[in-house]
Amino acid sequence: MFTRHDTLKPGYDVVIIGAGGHGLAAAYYLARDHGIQNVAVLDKGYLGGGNTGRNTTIIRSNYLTPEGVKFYDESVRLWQDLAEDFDLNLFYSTRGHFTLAHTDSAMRTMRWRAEVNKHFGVRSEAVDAAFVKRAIPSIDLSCGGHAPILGALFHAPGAIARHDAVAWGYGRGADRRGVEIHQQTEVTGIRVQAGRVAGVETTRGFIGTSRVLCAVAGFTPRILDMVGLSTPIYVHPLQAMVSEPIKAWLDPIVVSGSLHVYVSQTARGELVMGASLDPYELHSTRSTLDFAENLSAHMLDMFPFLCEVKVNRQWAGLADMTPDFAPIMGVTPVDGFYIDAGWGTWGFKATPVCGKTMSHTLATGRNHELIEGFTIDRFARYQLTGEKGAASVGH
Ligand code: PYC
Repeated sequence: MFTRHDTLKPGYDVVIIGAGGHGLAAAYYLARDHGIQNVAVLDKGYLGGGNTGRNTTIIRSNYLTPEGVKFYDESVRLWQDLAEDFDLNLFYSTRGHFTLAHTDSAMRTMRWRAEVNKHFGVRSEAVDAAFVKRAIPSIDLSCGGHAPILGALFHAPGAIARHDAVAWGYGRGADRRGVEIHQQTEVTGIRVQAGRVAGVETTRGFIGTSRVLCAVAGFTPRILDMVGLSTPIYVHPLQAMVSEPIKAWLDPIVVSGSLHVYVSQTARGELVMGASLDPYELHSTRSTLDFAENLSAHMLDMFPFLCEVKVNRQWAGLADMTPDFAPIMGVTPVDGFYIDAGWGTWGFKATPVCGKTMSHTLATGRNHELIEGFTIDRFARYQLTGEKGAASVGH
């Protein structure tokens, strides 16, 4: 699907570090919307091999802060046209998304989110347990008797998509417009002269450039070290697993913050399941039995009839967490160095809007208005964008 380039050019207008969804989307919109085609996307591994290919593909805009709701709502809008833009089936499937509430305080947060969402035109409703049962007849509302479901936040636009295809679509679209994608090309240093980016050192030689975008998820702290920037990002593994394919029975996406579960069923019938972060900082993508056991137990609290279903695969990604659970995006104190990071456990759904807003920011040198709540300087100003209440599960 992509041109293979055996050599790197001596220079590019923009170098993007990270050939995941976000980096490729930025390249795609730079070329398509801003006429900037002399762009190299570098990856030390392979295209879409990081968190883009490791997430559980949930798309939603039912956030808590006005900044979050507007940003993700724009992303959901962009998702609608993507398959046609790419001429590629992304298996985008609108399912509806339930965030279950098992306590009065969780129910209060669901009402709060529903009100903020509706204020910005996003379709979310606080619903009662009977509504949940009608939509998901096989759910045990008592959850084994120890975490009864009181209600939920129901978000009709909630969707899933085929994650690999998103990376391929953006990659192919960027490639066709002249962007060069260089896999197995690791950035080993970034040259900064008089406070300005001058180029990047790679395992295949030096590349001159005045604009670098860092879009590397869990590897962000290592790249930031190269330009002397620090952020409060901390990195935890986030694991997930998938079952054998079974007959279609689950249409909506179901999330339980108290049981630490999110689950959806793919078009192939597999259950794609995830939980919270591993509870320690670690730069590793290994899988653990502990995770599979705990997640299975919580799945069975809700859906006891699945007890004979087998888990087929398990994997992990690296989540770059921020203290306020909002991303870090935009210009930085280093001239020409741009950041798209802090995506923690919520980055896949933002892929299109990140591409749109970061390409605008790179092309103009000014932060796009939709990312003003996510700038790197908010931590120094103590002006956080508190999204923890909208995280899928507790961390
Ligand atoms: O934020 O929707 C989300 C999410 C799903 C899985 C992990 N986070």
